[in-house]
Amino acid sequence: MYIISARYIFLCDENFTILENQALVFESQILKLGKLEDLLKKYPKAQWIKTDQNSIILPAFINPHTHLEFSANSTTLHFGEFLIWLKSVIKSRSFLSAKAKEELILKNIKKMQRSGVGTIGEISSFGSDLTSCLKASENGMRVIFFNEILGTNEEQIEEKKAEFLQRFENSLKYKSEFFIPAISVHSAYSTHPKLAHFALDIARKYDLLVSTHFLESRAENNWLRKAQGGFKKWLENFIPDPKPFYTPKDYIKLFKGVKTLFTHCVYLKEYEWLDKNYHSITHCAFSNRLLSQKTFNLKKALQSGLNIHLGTDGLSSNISLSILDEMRTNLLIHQREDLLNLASKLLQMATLYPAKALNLNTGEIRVGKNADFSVFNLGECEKKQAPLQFILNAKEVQKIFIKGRECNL
Ligand code: MCF
Ligand code: FE
Repeated sequence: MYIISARYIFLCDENFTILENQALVFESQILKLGKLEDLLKKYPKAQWIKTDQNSIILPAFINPHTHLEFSANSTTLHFGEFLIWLKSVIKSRSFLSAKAKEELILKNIKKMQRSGVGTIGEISSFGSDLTSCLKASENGMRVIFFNEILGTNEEQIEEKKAEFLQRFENSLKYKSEFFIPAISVHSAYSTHPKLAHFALDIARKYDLLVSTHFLESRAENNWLRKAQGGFKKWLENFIPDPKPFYTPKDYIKLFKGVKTLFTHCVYLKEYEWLDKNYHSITHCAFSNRLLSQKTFNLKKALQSGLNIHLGTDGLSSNISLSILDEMRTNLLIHQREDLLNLASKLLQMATLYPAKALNLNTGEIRVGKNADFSVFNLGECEKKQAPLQFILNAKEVQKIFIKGRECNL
């Protein structure tokens, strides 16, 4: 049993409560919150972990959308327009994934841990990230491992199913509290309905989490809503008179009753099509700037009452996997939001909200939650300013605990 205190504890509850000069007692779960003197008296056997005078304690961040197999990208992929990017991915993905060896992936996971991340949602396209994710999950990183399915060619359906099943079943063997197999249906433009149904039937059968990319770019929007634009022109090179597999509304219907993270949704206005009980939106601001040609309307999305949380996406469309960097990006782009309100909302969008989306008993400092939290040092600052000053200044944790165990950094 341990006791730790801080100048400020960001509970990251619905009201964004900040405790000042208080402490918490924990084992694998959080047991009690209160004044340090009282807790030391009440739990005389608990080990007191000393922290700096201006420390901040907050729940470990959750980054529910990474593509670690693309970790070797820095200057290879082309940005500015989605199809230009997609063509560069198709050209370079095998070369990039071959370069993303276990060592590089583990290095990036460690970097995320140092930036305060305790859980990742990894979109696994090829399965070459499995061993690194397993190793990381043994060292305090919780991993939701989304096995990706995609394919558009009618003649290759059975082949694609078999290849997906092999990766998926392999990942199932390692299921644990820290490694949770899940499914990614890549997108509406890339996944044939037969493959989407096949994967979603499995998700229903095993009660698995699902992730999908949705209405990310101008090109995808024109394609799904009007069967026009760059996708049409490109596909005409391979098929006469190509048509999208789904309308946006029909695509969403596939995920009825399935706990699904819809990533991007930059071009979704009809939030009512999503089901608040099952569906959430992962907002990847930096990635959108590189690929989407439009900014996600955060205000409208939050007003819809849906669960909106943050993700970094992969180094395939970002320069950093730090959720703190992603928060700073969000502070800059959502200019109409009040700065202080936005800061506390962004902290909830990296803790409380993704935990709900992923059915995790984490993401909040509260009695009964798993003790997944980090400790940062921050300069002297006023309580009201603390969330903003934290986002502006925080880079690396002092300590991070997952299920009450301190991680080696
Ligand atoms: O989220 C970004 C942009 N949108 C879609 N896909 C990806 C992203 N980063 C990597 N990807 C992967 C995706 O998982 O790129 C491939 C898929 O394997 C594109 S489809 C050939
Ligand atoms: Fe992605």
